[in-house]
Amino acid sequence: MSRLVVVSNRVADPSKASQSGGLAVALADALAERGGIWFGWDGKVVEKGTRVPPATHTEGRVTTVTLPLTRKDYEEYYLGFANSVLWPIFHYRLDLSDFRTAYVKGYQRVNSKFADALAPLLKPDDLIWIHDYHLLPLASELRKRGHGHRIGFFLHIPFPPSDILAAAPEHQLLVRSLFSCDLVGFQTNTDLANFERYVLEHQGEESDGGHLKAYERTILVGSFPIGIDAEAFAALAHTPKADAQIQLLQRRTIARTHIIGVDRLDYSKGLPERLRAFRRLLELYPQHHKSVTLMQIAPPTREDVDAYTDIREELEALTGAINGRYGDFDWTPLRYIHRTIPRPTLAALFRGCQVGLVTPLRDGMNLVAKEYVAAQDLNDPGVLVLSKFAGAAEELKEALLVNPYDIDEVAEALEVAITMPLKERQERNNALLERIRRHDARYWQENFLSALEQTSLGAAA
Ligand code: ADQ
Repeated sequence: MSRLVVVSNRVADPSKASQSGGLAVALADALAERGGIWFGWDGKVVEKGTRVPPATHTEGRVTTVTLPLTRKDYEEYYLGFANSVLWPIFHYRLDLSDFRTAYVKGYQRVNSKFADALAPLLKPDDLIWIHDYHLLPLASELRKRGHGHRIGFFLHIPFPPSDILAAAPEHQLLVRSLFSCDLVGFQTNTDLANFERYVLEHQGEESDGGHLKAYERTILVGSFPIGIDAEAFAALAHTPKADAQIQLLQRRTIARTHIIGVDRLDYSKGLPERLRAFRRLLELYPQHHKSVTLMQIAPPTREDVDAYTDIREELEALTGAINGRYGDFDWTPLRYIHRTIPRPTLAALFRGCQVGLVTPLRDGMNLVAKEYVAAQDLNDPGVLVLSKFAGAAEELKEALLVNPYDIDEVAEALEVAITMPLKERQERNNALLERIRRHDARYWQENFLSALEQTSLGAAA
């Protein structure tokens, strides 16, 4: 079995992977089995001219190799091209893209630095697995340095329709770089179809049974929906401590039905629209006053990007307005928690809440939707209300699927969820759970790596 080299923007500490959730666990498992390296940024920013060699840390058969970014790299690559250009555009938000020429240079520079630092660590038979939009050019940088390894790339976020991508600076270069890989994986069939369509429109070559030929290379492409470690998450939700936390949640309020939303505070997650839909529920169904609450947990993220400050202010204003209009001395309809919550508490809250409200405007997959289902009590499960624009909607058909932009539709779905009979809740939850268990994080990682191993070395030359 070949050694595995995982490259991602940030590196999770494999010994703490279980605290970071599905992706970190899946990759830590794959690395532990095969032995290998996890390479990426350590999250630190250093001033210009500071030369810090990559830090290595080995535990068992896994070595993490991390390096800091200079302030200029952090601003131009991370905050700039990755999060102010690619993130909005790949989430179909051209209006939020903030392009500056320096960003492209910074992005290329950091990818080239990553390739320089990674190159001496590679052994001839290594499998290389690159993750996400920060590192689209990395495979081509490695090829430029003469590396003939099998290289796989997985995109965690959506791949936008051709016309939207065409508005991104250097879009041809980005897609061309992906053709330096042997396998390119997406979250959903929609993303895969968008990619194929872009390539066919811009290169005009044929695709055939999972292979795409363009830029004088043939690569394997596929959809590999990411999963969670469903058993572990369910176990986390069913401990004596979780029981106690759920009882506390129920004792502290007169409400009987709890709706929960958990997201990084990101404009792609549809948070203002979600709060408006909750307000609409209270407007349309006064019988739920004092009996329903929404708990929205949204920890801060990327606060150095302007678009994230705007959304925070909007949410705070909406929360105040809703609680001011509907709240009473004995009932706070909306609780907004702006911080990270320990995973065991999150699992308990999912189990203790009767509705999981997951309504991103666009999302690569959305692991929260899967975690909510995994945490439910089989005897008395809650209901998942899920945006049809989350990648997870392609698999989770038994959720109540909604258009997150349509406030009335989401309010109606909440009403259906709140009043759904036990039998229907169980039927839906069983079907969802069965699929989430089968297509878990291990299944995702093994499928991707076995597809990568089947690509023939040198075939994509
Ligand atoms: P994210 O955009 O971060 O991931 P998501 O898939 O929902 O979105 O994963 C978030 C993770 O963070 C979940 O495991 C969740 O439990 C956890 N989390 C969220 N809020 C938290 C809080 N307050 N406290 C503690 N934990 C919290 C990107 C893409 C997604 C894709 C994933 C994986 O944007 O579409 O599903 O990568 O590929």
